[in-house]
Amino acid sequence: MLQALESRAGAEQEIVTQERIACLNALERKVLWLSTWMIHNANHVRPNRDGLKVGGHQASSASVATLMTALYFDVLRPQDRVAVKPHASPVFHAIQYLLGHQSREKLEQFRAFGGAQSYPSRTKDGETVDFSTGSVGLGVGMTLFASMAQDYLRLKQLVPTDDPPGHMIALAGDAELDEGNIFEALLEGWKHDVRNLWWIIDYNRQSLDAVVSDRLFGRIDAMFEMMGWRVVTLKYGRLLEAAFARPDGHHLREWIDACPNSLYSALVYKGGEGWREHLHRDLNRYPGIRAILDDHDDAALQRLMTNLAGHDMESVLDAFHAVADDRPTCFIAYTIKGYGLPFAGHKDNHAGLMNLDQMASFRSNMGVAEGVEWDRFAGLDLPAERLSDFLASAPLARTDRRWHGAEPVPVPPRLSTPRGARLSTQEAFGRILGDIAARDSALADRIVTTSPDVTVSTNLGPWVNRRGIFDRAERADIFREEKVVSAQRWAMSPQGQHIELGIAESNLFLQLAALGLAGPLFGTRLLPIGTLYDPFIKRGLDVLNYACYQDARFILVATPSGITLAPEGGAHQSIGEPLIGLAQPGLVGYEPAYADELAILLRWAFEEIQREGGQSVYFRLSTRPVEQPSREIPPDLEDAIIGGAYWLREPDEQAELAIAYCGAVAPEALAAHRELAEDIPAAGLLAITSPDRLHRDWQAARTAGKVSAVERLLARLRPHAPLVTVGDFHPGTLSWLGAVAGNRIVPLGVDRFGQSGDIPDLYGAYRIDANAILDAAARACLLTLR
Ligand SMILES: Cc1ncc(C[n+]2csc(CCOP(=O)(O)OP(=O)(O)O)c2C)c(N)n1
Ligand SMILES: [Mg+2]
Repeated sequence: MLQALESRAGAEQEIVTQERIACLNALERKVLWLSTWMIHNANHVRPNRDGLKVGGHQASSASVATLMTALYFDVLRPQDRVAVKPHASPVFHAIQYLLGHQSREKLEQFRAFGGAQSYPSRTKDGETVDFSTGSVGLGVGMTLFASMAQDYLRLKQLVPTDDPPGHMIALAGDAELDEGNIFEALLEGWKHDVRNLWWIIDYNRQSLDAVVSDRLFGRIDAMFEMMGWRVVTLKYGRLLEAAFARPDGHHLREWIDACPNSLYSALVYKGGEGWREHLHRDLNRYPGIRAILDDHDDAALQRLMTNLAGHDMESVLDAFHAVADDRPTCFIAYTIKGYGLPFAGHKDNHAGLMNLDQMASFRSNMGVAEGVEWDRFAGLDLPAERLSDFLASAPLARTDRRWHGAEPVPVPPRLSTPRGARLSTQEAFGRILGDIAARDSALADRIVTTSPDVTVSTNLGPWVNRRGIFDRAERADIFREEKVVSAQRWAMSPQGQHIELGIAESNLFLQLAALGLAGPLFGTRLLPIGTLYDPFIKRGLDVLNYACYQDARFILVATPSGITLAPEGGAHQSIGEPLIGLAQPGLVGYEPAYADELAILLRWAFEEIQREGGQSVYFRLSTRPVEQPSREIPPDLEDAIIGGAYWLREPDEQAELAIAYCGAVAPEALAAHRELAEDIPAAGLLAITSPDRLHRDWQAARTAGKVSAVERLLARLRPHAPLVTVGDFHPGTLSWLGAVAGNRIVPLGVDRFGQSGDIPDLYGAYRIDANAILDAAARACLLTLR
């Protein structure tokens, strides 16, 4: 009796499984059709006004249709988060459309203004996108750091832990693994014992230009295994496995295993006839192979020989569902670029688009009549209601809310200003943070710091000493236990609030991106602060841009900077970074000179990174101790410091000259101004805390027909009065000020590589000292007199 019941249950289960697979197979066809049609529509149907190719990666999309259908309609749970390879955007949008989360209009406008984006974008496509992608490799790395962010929140019980953690999933193109950032991330992940991570590699063995080297992938699985990952290879589908099981079938397996990537791809493109010719030539001596060839006409032979596991729904589902633990897992899914399309396997297919004839025959294969191209189920061999019910039952269909709302973290009205006659902005930063760390507050609990091996040298020490280093496990501070004296405590635990990274700026920015999206991704805000040396922003610049592009919010503290790091010399000198601050959307750059300015700006930054429509904040700080002004800061001065500039010495009405300085050169500007006062008593001294903020507000005011802060400030001067600008950065950072009100600009700054020295020598040699400012002022006055 029991046996009978069990076998009936087994049979019912089998029917359910078959039904599920039938629905998924049908939907996979629809995903392929919709993604292909979306691109075709954009290129051939929609009017084209500028003659530019619209493009859109039909081959790359076809390659992942099976994998993504399986994931989105069956495997993914609401807490899972996915980075989709950039050029699978059409597949992604098609899937969201089928789930009811994307509109037909957006698909019709794919790659057009306001339409579905060419690469999945959090900020433009909205809630459906977990991680933006576009610059290859970065979405993949992002998932690893998102997993670390998830651990950080869960281990501290900052998010509910009743549900199992989400899988952080990257659907990666195989050529993405050429990007160095992937390996930097892998090493860091290993150190931090990263969990719940799936990287699914669409192993179509093609990149943009051509077919990729055979030698590479022999190493890839070993490398993942070395980092503690499970590697699941999905190589052959069920048809091929059945053929291998036939008499002599193992020869067929060996033949494919040994087939070079280029030949395999070329034969995929050529089709049944091509396969037959080669198999006949190489394996005809085996009767079993002859039988296989006889049993398959050209179309069937093509179907058989291209039956890779990444296109075999059952194999794909089995592989995904078999993973039951949190060990990071790499799925190497063999696929064919352009699978099911006429240019499948062709080495030039990356940017290939089907022509009108090819589309006509593809359309007839897909059974989609004219006029019903956007229909969700047209041409499928299952009833629409069945498919519709199936889709509605997918876990991701139940809600269109993918992002969490997260309560803001209250910021106190003031941060304490470090006192001292002489302070550097870097020291002030360390002390402000140390002071926050010492008190109990919501702000202190939500700050998380991270640094690529420059924690101590960027002055995060006081913070780390109080708040500890984060690790999944408790790890003792051995030096401390052994009573070896050190100023730094280095114990680690899940309570720690500093994430120590190895030296890889790319990882720093990915970690900041992930922590800076903790609110929408996991439901609790974090206030991330990353520190690094200013010149090495450039090392991670594309990643910084990536973080800003998806509106991650964080504070970046870059120190030391410029030639002011003096003895450290030219290799560590930054020049153009303030221009990065100026040009980078989503990031506002500040370079304060004094501790009291920094205390105001840091407080403001904690609010700014939480503000709807706000942005991340970059502080360029210095190690140079500078004499501090003794002053109280009234509210209007506070606003001006945040607004980017204020008169440190007010000019007289209609003044003939002013000096505008920014950052660590404040003492030189003050000295020059003092001396100048003997000749031009009315001259002003403009303290600029943010060239970036000034410039942005000026631009915004112009379009809004308003008067900007910088216009109001410069209006104090006589029209065309000369303005000597100075900072330890490229002179172009401030020379645009001349366009605001027509002042004649004499821009001082650094535009050559630096070298070791002390500040007097270097400032003199690079012409940003008081003498240089006075010379510039004299020259400027002469010029205007003429
Ligand atoms: C950093 C970066 N460099 C170059 C490109 C241009 N690019 C787009 S796709 C691609 C090749 C991708 O190949 P693969 O990852 O194997 O994807 P698939 O074969 O699935 O299309 C390149 C070089 C890019 N998007 N990002
Ligand atoms: Mg590829």
